[in-house]
Amino acid sequence: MDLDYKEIGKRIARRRKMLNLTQAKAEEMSDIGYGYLTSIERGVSIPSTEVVMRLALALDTTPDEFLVGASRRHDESWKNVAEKLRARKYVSAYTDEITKAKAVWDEEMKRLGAIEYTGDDFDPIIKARDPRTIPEFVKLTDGKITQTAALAAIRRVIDADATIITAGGSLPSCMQRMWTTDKRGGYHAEYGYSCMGYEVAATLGVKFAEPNNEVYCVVGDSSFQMLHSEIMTIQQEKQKVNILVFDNCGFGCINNLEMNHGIGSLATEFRYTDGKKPCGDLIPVDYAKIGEGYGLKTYTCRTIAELEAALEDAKKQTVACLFDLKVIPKTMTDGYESWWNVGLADVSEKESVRKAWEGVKAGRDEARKY
Ligand SMILES: Cc1ncc(C[n+]2csc(CCOP(=O)(O)OP(=O)(O)O)c2C)c(N)n1
Ligand SMILES: [Mg+2]
Repeated sequence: MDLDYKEIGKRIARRRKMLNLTQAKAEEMSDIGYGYLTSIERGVSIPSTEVVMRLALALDTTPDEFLVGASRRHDESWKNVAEKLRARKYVSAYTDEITKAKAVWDEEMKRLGAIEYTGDDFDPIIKARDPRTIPEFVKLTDGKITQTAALAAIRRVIDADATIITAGGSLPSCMQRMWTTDKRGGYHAEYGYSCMGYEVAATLGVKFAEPNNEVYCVVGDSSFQMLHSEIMTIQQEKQKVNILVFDNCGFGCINNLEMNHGIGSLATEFRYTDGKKPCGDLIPVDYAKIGEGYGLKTYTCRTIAELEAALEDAKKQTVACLFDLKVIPKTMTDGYESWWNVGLADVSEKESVRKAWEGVKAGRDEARKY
């Protein structure tokens, strides 16, 4: 007996429509990937046994309704289906690969979440850096938070039904690697253009859509500087949102990019100029005071303990909250075989830039074409 996947898809669609469920709702109920059901129903994707079973459970039937077109509601029917599949030598392509990969990744997340500032000997994740910056930043702000530990702490403390927003700077890549959610739609990322300044406004928009849940955005200091005018609207509309400003005193990810591209640190840290170049001391900014100016409840956090306490306290507030996190530069995530495809001059006088350009070209040759 052959399984006709087009027919199976049609039966699933028929059952779903009978129950008046949208594809998205059925996906949510059966906990299968968003957008997957449409290709199953069209017979384009072949669902695994597990997916068929989950769909059957969610659509309150047994798998044979989908597989053979008749529902027999007793345990034997489940066995029959499994036996039929086994008889056809059906073997899932995956066994424990996903579980194993996930266990390795979980360990890595634990490592990232536990990275602490250790003092003068501190060795941050990002190696390409101006050696002056971290000691100067710590002295200036007394900030001892690492970005990876901050994200792990936020994840630990915020409610399971909260939504978090990210858009520009180093945070979206950290979030993509580190963030997990408890609810569908709990993670809102502007990955299309990674548009700096989207965060504060989006926090208000999401709050309008989810008035009963806490909404947070993580936003870089430069992104916050670029656009936070919707704080006025947040106040006007009396919306309680949470704005987490990651102050690392500069365009962190662009500094990494130019250092890795052989350019050196050029105008991407907030430093006073000597009249020509911004090569002086770091410029401290009090973001909590900016929030205070608008009437927000604010917190300045210099350690993970302070951040956790502030997040807990903020849950009790009815007014919007702003967290000024003093985050040590160069403590964002990096690597994992990723590569940032950004153009570079191939005729530079700098040997280091020419070398980096060779790296860009090699990366492009290796990249998969879509
Ligand atoms: C509107 C906009 N302009 C410019 C950029 C290019 N850009 C990407 S990241 C970045 C710096 C971000 O700095 P910050 O927000 O402080 O985040 P960090 O990298 O320090 O975490 C810039 C200028 C952008 N993504 N969006
Ligand atoms: Mg920054």
